[in-house]
Amino acid sequence: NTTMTHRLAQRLIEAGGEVISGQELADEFGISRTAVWKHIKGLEEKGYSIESVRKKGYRLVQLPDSLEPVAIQSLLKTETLGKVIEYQESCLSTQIIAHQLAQEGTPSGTVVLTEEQTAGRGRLARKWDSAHGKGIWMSVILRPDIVPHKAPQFTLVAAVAVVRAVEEVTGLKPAIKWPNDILLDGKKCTGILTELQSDADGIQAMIIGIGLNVNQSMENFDESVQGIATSLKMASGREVNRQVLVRSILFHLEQYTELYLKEGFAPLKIIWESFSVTIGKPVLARMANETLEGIAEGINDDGVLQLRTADGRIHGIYSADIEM
Ligand code: BT5
Repeated sequence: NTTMTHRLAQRLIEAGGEVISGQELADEFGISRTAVWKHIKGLEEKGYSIESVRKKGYRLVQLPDSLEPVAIQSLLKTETLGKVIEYQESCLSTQIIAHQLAQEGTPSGTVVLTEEQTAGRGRLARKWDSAHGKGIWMSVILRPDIVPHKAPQFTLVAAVAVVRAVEEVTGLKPAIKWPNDILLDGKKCTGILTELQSDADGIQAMIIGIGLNVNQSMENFDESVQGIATSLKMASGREVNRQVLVRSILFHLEQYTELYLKEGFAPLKIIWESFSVTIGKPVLARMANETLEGIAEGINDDGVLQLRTADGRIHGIYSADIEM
């Protein structure tokens, strides 16, 4: 019965706001007009706004503001990304779910989405603040045929995809701070966390976690990040449709992943550098056991940051927190 409701929702979404008659829907799905009406009521309870046009039929006015698979998949233009979506209203962390699914053999391109994370995480077991219904808390499972040490490049590939999507949907111009932050007005709107499942044969699965602040106001953020975080809404002054944004991120992520697998990191490096705020600037790189100060000269063909210290030496930085 829920699949029938889903199919009906999909049909209304694909009609693009045109009226479809109850009879047409009844014939198409092989159910009675009363049954159609019941499914329409069901959709309204889920937050769909549907207009009943007397003697004509039904028209979808507005989708619910949720990231349910049916809302994402109907207009999704990808080949593999998002063909399987695991959606949970609330969870500890989409990374945890994704790791589990990956272990169970879910296909490459599987996406995990949630409205809220109660234990969202960043690098080094830091917390990721994930308010209910306000952001995109998503993990994408990929199974690329690459050697494990190339995996960090996918953090950069994902960052480029997110920047492109945010530009396309909002007109904002975000900047990337190496390796995994996306900034607006100097504040963090996105963090990316790439994790691996690998064995002696290589990468079994790569899990790319994307946390994107969309419709938060300042008070929706945890006090601990209020000074450093921003959302698309705070930067643009407008609510942003999360469904459109998810589709756009998945589309660009698929395109850039294909480009990467065909031509390697070189073309992505050029795009990445054009969005970067780190390159050419004096920075402080905090690593596990040392801190280096210097000029961020660029990234090399593996995505490794090249830091030139005062003595003229170039250091390859694989992972660090950067202060500018
Ligand atoms: C990151 O770590 O930036 C990676 C964040 C990845 C989150 C996604 S959400 C979907 C998936 N499921 C998960 O559980 N995680 C992924 P890092 O560079 O370590 O930055 C973490 C730091 O960012 C924290 O210590 C805070 O200072 C700050 N922070 C936490 N929540 C934030 C938020 N919502 N917006 C901006 N900054 C935040």
